[in-house]
Amino acid sequence: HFLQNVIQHPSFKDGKVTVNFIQNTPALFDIKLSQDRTSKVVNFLAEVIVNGNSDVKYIDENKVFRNAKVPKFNPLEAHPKGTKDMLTEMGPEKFCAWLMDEKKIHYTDTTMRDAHQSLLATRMRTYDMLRVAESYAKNHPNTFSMEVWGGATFDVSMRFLHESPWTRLRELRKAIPNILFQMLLRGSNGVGYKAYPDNLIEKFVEKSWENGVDIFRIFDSLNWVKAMEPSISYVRNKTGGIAEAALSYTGDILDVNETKYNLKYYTELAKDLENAGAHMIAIKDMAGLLKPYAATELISALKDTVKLPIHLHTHDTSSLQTTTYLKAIEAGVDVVDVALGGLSGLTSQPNFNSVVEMMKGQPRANEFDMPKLNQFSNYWEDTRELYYPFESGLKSGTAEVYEHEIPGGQYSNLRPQATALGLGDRFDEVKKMYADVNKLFGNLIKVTPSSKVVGDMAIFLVTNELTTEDVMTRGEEISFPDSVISFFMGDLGQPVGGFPKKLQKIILKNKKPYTNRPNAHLAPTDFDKDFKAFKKKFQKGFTRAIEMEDFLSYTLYPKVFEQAHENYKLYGNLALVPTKYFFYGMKLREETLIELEPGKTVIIRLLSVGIPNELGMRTVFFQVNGENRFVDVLDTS
Ligand code: 3PY
Ligand code: ZN
Repeated sequence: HFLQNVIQHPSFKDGKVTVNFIQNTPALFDIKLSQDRTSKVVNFLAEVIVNGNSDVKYIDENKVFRNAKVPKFNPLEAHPKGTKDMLTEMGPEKFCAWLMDEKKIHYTDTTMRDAHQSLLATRMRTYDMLRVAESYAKNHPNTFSMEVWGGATFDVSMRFLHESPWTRLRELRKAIPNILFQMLLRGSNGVGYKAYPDNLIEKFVEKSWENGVDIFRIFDSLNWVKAMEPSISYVRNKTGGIAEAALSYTGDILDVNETKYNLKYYTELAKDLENAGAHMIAIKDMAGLLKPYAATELISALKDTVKLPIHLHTHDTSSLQTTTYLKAIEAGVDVVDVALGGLSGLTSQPNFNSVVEMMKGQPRANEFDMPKLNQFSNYWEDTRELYYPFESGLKSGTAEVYEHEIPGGQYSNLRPQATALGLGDRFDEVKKMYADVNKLFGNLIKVTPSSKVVGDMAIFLVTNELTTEDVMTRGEEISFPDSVISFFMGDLGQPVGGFPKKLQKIILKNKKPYTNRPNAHLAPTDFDKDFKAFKKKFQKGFTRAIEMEDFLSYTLYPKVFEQAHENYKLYGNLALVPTKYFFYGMKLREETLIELEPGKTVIIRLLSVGIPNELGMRTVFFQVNGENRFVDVLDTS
């Protein structure tokens, strides 16, 4: 093992060994740790080979995966200067003033967050991101920002991918030190689905910044400014980053019958957010409802109202949204959100590559090396194949989105949620019911977590063969989903125009709702006491010191964290396993190379899988770095 450590060390491989190599490289003697790590990863592979990955609900045995090629870059060259360097030099105010003066249109690449959240149920693994991260940073340093964190990625990475979201952020930051990183923060709901104590959100913002986030896109699922104010101030006071406050776009400002979410509503909201201290304003068009001519109106009006850069986010569910971008760019929007071709379109963002082409030669063009940008699109197109079980199934753009208004990020989750409840063939009814529930609830802003409440209610009604009329006429007999009751209590805040009073009574029965900030009801997190208790409970399973970041993950998602931690104790860091083997296990005679840590690589080859013995155990034989090994696994099928 010692010799293997020597042979596999990067300095040895690169021929850069000096006489003191052995004395100066204590890791070479770290035999027990690497043996332990190797055993854990082999145990995981054996488990998936025998029982499959429980997150993968069906396997296409004939599927052939392509090798996704990483576009060329020079690993020895320094990273070119980018927007992150500019923010460090200028600070947020000057940086935003620079952005407003820029004639060029700028691009945020959402590939590593919203794109896969909206197309692949958030399942993109750190492994596939890291493969291209450095190459992207070196090839396209003129990207304005990369959305890489927050939203649903925080819990999904722990829950289904057995990863630490913090490690993802740190590793990406190391590979991409030059381009601004962006996260999506659900205001007082953090990266969760409910309200959290203010001091917890404050600590979360601070730690997110320390680990690499620069732009905090802050929204509230009901557009309630009161709920966004604290997060805006935490970003301003606790970080050197940018507080980008979002107005979540709903309805249609061009509809003459629209009395609630009209142009005046949005401009007043933007002004309130500017007054609350926002450095930038985002239009968060989470369902892709902002039509091209409406974009002209909205962007022009916002430009006249606030003195801040405007950042436009949309989802291309209708297939119209590139046109919306064209109109927005003409009207003076500063930055638009796009996703690399292979992960763009439909419920994801418009196609980065095509939008850059659209602008070529135009006064606001921002030049990119197109053949190179297209190589990144191809990388994601090939990589995406590995995630086929998580595809949402939407094959073409749909104008139905203007009726149901389901956010892109929810769409790819709602169908599997419906299917799991036996409503696979009734998804049309679920979408229709989603619209009906929205009307019943008084026409809400629908974005996480308010969108989840509407989705839960829609599924509940369809499952129980109920209509929205039934709710109004015989609601007293119905026990509503917990999320719906909690919403009408005020746990997610106050909707525009308040709750429909009669319905609220029906749903809450005898409970009394409240109207102040839900966070005001929560006891602050006791960082000293609770962190100590956390350390005591979990330190044993860690091979490193426990950090505040681990505690934050636990406090936001206790059960999910505990499960992920158990998994970590059993199998180690699974983010290192190539995606194909992580989801599908290995086929006979297949070989994989896993880098357990820099310079420590194991080569694992599957030799055979035995038949179950009388206890149902199967023996899986591997060759690991040339040595035979076997693992016994209980076949649970
Ligand atoms: C999230 O909160 O995860 C979203 O993407 C909302 O659009
Ligand atoms: Zn989005």
